[in-house]
Amino acid sequence: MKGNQTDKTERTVVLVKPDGVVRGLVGEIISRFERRGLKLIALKMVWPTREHADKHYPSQDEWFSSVGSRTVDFFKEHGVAVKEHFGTEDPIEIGKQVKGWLADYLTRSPVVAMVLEGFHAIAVVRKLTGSTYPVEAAPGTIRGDYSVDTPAVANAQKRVVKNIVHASGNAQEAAHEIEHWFNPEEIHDYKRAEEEAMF
Ligand code: IDP
Ligand code: MG
Repeated sequence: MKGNQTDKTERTVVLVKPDGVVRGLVGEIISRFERRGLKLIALKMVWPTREHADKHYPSQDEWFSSVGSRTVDFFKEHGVAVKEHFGTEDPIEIGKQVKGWLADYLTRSPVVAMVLEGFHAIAVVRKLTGSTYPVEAAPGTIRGDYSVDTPAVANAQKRVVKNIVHASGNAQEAAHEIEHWFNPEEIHDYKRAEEEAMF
């Protein structure tokens, strides 16, 4: 019994990060995706090695810069001197520091990795996940319902913003992350009972 795939069907990766796992939010998070109609097609718990955690995120300047620029903008908006926290105002250098913290963080406890499939799944999952900084995330999103963490505190403590879940940011990240976390035989194709009723 195989699923009903179209050219709008996408696959995307979600990780329940260490804070989500140790807070007992795994079931709650999966159920939010399931009830929206996204199909869980792969699932496992992994305690990542440092190398595995490091290779999850891109190493291109473009990614460092997008992470660092958001941080700089947030600090400017809140009137905090970014240089005091990072020793630099260069978004790429800031992005690199954050990436180092991410590798520390993702190796601290197990994470739960999953692949979700559905129409426009990458964007839909990002919406359910919410903005990167929980303090700015809309109520009703995972990050907006379960946290108020903020870079203003995280950066002073030289740690990541704890935002409960990771979700692939675009098709390129999704393709890399699916391959990074799962072997092909760990990804399953089946039909959900309500597919005919919903679509
Ligand atoms: P995303 O998780 O919403 O896609 P990215 O820009 O890909 O956000 O950043 C990856 C992760 O890096 C975030 O989820 C967050 O945990 C962490 N992070 C981003 N910016 C900062 C920061 O300024 N300080 C600390 N951690 C940060
Ligand atoms: Mg991202």
